[in-house]
Amino acid sequence: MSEDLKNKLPVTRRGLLGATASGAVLAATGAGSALLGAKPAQAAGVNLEPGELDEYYGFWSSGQTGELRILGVPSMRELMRIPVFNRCSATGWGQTNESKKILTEGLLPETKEFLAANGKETYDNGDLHHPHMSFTDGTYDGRYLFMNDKANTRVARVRCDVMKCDKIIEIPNAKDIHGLRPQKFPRTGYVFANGEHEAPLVNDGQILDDPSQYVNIFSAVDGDTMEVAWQVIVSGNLDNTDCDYQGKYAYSTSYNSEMGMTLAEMTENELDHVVVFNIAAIEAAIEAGEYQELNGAKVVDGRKGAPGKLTRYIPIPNSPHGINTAPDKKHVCVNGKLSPTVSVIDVEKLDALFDADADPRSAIVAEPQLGLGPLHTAFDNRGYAYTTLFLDSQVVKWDIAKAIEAYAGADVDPIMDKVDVQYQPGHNSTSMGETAEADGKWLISMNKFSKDRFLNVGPLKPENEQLIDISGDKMKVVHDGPTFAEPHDSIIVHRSKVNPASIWDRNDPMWEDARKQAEADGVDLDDYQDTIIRDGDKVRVYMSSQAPNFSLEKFTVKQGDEVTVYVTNLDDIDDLTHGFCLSNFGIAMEVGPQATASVTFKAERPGVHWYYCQWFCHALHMEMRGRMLVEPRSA
Ligand code: CUK
Ligand code: CUA
Repeated sequence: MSEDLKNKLPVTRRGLLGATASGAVLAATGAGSALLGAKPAQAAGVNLEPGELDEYYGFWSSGQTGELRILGVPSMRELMRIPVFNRCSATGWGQTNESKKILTEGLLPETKEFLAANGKETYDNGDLHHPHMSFTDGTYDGRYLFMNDKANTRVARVRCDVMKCDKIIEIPNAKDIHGLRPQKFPRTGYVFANGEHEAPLVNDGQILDDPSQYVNIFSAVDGDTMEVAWQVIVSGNLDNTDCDYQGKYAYSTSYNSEMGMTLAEMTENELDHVVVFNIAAIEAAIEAGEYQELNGAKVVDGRKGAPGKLTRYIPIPNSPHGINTAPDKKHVCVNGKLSPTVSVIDVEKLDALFDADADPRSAIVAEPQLGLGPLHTAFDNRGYAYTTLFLDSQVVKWDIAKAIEAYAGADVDPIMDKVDVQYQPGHNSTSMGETAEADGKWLISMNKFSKDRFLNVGPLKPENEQLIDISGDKMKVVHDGPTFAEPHDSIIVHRSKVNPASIWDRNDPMWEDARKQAEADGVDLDDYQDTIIRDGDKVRVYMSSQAPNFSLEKFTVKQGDEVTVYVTNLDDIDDLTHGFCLSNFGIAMEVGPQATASVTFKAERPGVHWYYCQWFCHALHMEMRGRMLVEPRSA
């Protein structure tokens, strides 16, 4: 540190720097309590009293962990984990028949074949980056959450009424779904999904090391049916995506317009681009039959120079990453990553690119220099934007209107404030900030590195998510939140938008197959059950659970039988979840109040095997168990 800089530091800080180690600890303690004393009034909500509820739901991705997480904001308490692309030991996600159906039914036939050859029914991993809620009329409607799997090219949906995943589809033709956003207007509608990585359109091995024949695919998924509505072949790759508040355009960043295969090639050009997708024109082309059908998807050509007005390409410096539409319904911020700039597109100027073939750069109305490594931008309701600066380890607050004035030649500085974050921020999100109802209270900076911010837990460190109070003129970091790998992104949803059920509806579609099978077997799943059906070497065991009992204290099968156990939780009390864990069979599942869950296995282990309730439900929870007796084959 230079003498000059040292001299500018406040006295206490200089004293701290000059002190011995033990003196430094004391000085640091003093500085800490001084900071606490100065805590601004706006930040008072962070430390909620025990029993107090948060004002917002935070829906968090988990990157390579593959699950969705729910946090309370502003307390940053983790409330729930929803397994999606991963496996879950607690809930049985990936081993119950109900979850296996969701994990397998949306896979492409060729993927099923490939997995079978590897002894699997589905993928075990996922890479979940972008969770977003369904919209109606420009704001969250509390129906669904949609999310991508970059690792295995899938899109998933979570039902907000029960907070469980109900659909996962593999996207054909595309490679590795990254950016994902739901349509904001009139409703979702479409879920837009970017294929990030380049490959031959028909990727069957006929074309290998010939990148000139590789393409990337943009997909529109129907959020209601979870089927691919249409796809667009583009020039360059696709990174992040967003759409407007008018229902006319979606747009995606491309950091590899070069279609390079090496780092040097990918970063060669000074300008990459944003692809603008003209939704009505694409729908008209599909309607007119101007598409090719490939793996069940309708694919149109939106590459540069392709006929028609399906896409336009806006040059953007340099390897742009995040793209974010402001709540003013007009401005779109494209974050430059390798360029210190954010390019601001005016959506009202997009029509001219299609109707009058205007210069694509004419849609740019501002391009402020904000700092090094701008990745993502979030918004408040006062015309300010908040951009993460990865290389500077800062969040910069800037004024969109001033940036537009400066671009037009005025001598104004759009930068309002900068705050240090620890360290290297990727995404950020503001309360309701990706909707027309942005409220300007909170900002989360999702930082890739925590380094020295927490107790050392070994070479693998948590990431650090910092809560920033943005209600005043200056941003204030008010909370550090360590998190396990690897929350890329989050949304902060006011609690009035979400109203999950506390117990399941007995008619829920989740266990429709079980209900049909029970009907065929003459079993009433809504009543006490202790029925065992033998059907050749298939055995179906129906049991109900009511704390602290399973209806069956034992059942007998034969070695080699294929056994399906259906457990229905007849308790209808809030928070009374049971489980079914069959020890030494590797089987465990959650059975929520009024839910049915089932699991199928081969009873290849003769002997006495206990099943027990693995969800603490009652004072006699330990006694909530029973025996499966497996008769040996020779008997
Ligand atoms: S990407 Cu992670 S920091 Cu996958 Cu949304 Cu920008
Ligand atoms: Cu039922 Cu524990």
